[in-house]
Amino acid sequence: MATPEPSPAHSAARFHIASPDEIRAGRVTDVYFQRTVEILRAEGVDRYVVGEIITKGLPEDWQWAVLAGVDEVAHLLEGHELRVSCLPEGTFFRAYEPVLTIEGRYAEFALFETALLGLLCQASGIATKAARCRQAAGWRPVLSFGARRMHPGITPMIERAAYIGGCDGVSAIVSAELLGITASGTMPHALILVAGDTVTATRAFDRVIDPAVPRIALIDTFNDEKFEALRVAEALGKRLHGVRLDTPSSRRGNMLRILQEVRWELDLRGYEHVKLYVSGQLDEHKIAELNPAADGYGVGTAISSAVVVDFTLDLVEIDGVPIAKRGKESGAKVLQVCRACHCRRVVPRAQGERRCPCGGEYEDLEVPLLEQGRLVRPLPSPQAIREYVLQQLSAWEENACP
Ligand code: PCP
Repeated sequence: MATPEPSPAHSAARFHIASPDEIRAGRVTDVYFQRTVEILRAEGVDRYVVGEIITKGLPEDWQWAVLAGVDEVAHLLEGHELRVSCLPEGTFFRAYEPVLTIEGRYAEFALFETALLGLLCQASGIATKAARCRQAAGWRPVLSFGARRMHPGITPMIERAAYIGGCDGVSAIVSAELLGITASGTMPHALILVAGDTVTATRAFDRVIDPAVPRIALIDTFNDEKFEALRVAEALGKRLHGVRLDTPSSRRGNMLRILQEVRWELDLRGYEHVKLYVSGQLDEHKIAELNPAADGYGVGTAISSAVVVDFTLDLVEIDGVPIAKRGKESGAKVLQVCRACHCRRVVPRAQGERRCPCGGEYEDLEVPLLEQGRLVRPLPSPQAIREYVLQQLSAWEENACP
């Protein structure tokens, strides 16, 4: 089998990512949108439309999802003669609940549909998976360790979505800077391999690294985790915050039993303070299994390569007349929630009646984002969005609406 011939046109290697300017210029568009604009311009057809973004079904067994990517959408559409309103970033939503409405001349945003959906589909999938891991882990910290599984060009987006979804920290330096937090991490197998021994590596870590960084030793490189845990505990004593088990799948028989055994041996010798962290092939289901003995988690692939939320953007009004394709309800709509009983409903935007059967008042969940292409108000911080997600996570549990 002949390998590909070198081509002079490819003398310079490059990263295969679109630049922010290319994205904002509408270059990241499916060509049929460009042709549509060409045709409408040539035919002199210029309609004022209302477009709506929903998903017709959530992935896996998800009952809810977390809206993420809103601030990037604002950045994409800023400066265009458009009115955009959407659910605040971090809002929980369900299938058929409108998450964003865009109004204006169709040609003004036609070239941005591809990028607009891409921004919301991927970030919302990641934020939701992070929230599900967060929910499964209860009080135990969940760190985003998945940057290495995806293209580095989008690492900041991935880890921002993981953080607002509920992760307690992120591992990539560039993402932590974007979020205004300190990057999280323990030590890689490479440090122990190069140092030649787990205790040698852990002692070096303790001598060199900022004392503010928790001393968490990786204990699955050379020998059985139980004995390595005792060796590093004896070596660092009270300065050892915890141990990380990233046990290779070939040795990962019953991970819960391994954790319980390590816990027993540590406690037997007075090392109750040493926390047990786990990483490697984790998701919300594995986390629930390990909670009886684990004190925290590093989740990579499951969050960073989370399934996307399959959003669609459909026109629902043209020149003020409700109209939509088959399989789609026409007219501008709004998602409302009753502040008293938390019941939610989707109603025509023009509907005035706001009384809830419980006696409460329905409120619109969507808020204006852009007016004539300008941000209506400053956007919330990632920390504020994360707090909003955590509040909904507990509230949703208690008051899930029928
Ligand atoms: C990986 C690394 C990531 C973990 C596992 C993510 O371990 O520590 O944090 O795993 P996941 O994608 O399955 O959730 P290694 O590949 O052993 O890397 P290192 O030695 O650098 O820790």
